[in-house]
Amino acid sequence: MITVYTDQHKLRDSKTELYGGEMVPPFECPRRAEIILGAVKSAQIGEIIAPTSHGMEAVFAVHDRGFVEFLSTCEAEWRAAGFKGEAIATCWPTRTMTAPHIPTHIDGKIGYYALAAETTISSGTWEAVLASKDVALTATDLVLDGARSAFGLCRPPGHHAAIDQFGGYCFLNNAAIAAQHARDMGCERVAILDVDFHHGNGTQNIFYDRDDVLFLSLHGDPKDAFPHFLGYVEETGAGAGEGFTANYPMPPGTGYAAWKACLSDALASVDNYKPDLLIVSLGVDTYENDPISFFKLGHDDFIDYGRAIGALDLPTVYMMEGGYAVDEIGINVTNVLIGHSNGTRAG
Ligand code: OKP
Ligand code: ZN
Repeated sequence: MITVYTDQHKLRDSKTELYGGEMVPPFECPRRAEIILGAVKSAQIGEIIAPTSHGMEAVFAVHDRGFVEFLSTCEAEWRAAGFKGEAIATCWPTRTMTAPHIPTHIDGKIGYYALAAETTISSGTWEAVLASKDVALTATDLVLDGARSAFGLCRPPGHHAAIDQFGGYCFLNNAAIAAQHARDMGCERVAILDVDFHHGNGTQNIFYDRDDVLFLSLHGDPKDAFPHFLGYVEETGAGAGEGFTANYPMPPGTGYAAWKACLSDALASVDNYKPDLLIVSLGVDTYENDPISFFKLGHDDFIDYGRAIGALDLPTVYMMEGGYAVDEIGINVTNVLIGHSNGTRAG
């Protein structure tokens, strides 16, 4: 399996994350991608190639223009306002404040476009975000051009990024942009399977009313886990998209047997949908020692579920999302990719 990777991810190197009332070094850090790259090399997963520069067409097809413009100028506007730290939202259009105006001042504008406060916008973030979506699009092109599978080593991740909101370490939604690109390139149906520990609220938001992209997410119950306000079982799509979103929230302490039962159900839906392309939002924060999550998957479980996904024998692109047990993120990711190849008929 070919991996798409670029050093450009290092430009996303924020110094602060708001966590438990403290400013801490971000869980989502450059070393994550470095460890994964090292593991891909030592496990000999396959060739590693650089992304090619794609345009903004697929980005504008899934994200709001004002939002994209905001992401590209936020850091400069923050600095111009005289603020000394990294750009962070502290004020939102919450349930009792819904005036239909986008503020002019960056302090208000960032609140309008943020869905959470943990994620700051630092210098270099936008450049890394653009490179990350190019990684996703290049990996997708490999499969559209005939490869059976590919791995987009995206960083920063994307699945929390909604039509016009960033947060949860995500800015542009790599998986959604890739799915839209595949549709534009002639795929009739695309399935997105999100196995990250957290609900893929952004991807769900983007495709909620569409039947041409099936979205399934396995995650920590939002009653107990970020993003808290989406990802419940009754969310099944709207309008033409009714029945094309499926959520599998699971409680604290969930182990592999229960998780795999949900995966099997989701895989049956993917199989039944007969997609031209499967995109896997691959987060390995389901790992038992992940510092911010509560599932109990072990190293070997990643091989097992990779095999189950591979056994669908669909053209498949893996997009890197979360995973914060940094020393062990590499083995968990390569285990999924190895399992996938073992599961396919070609091997
Ligand atoms: C991004 B991805 C935990 C707070 C969680 C944000 C988590 C973002 C996860 N107490 N903060 O889905 O891995
Ligand atoms: Zn996650």
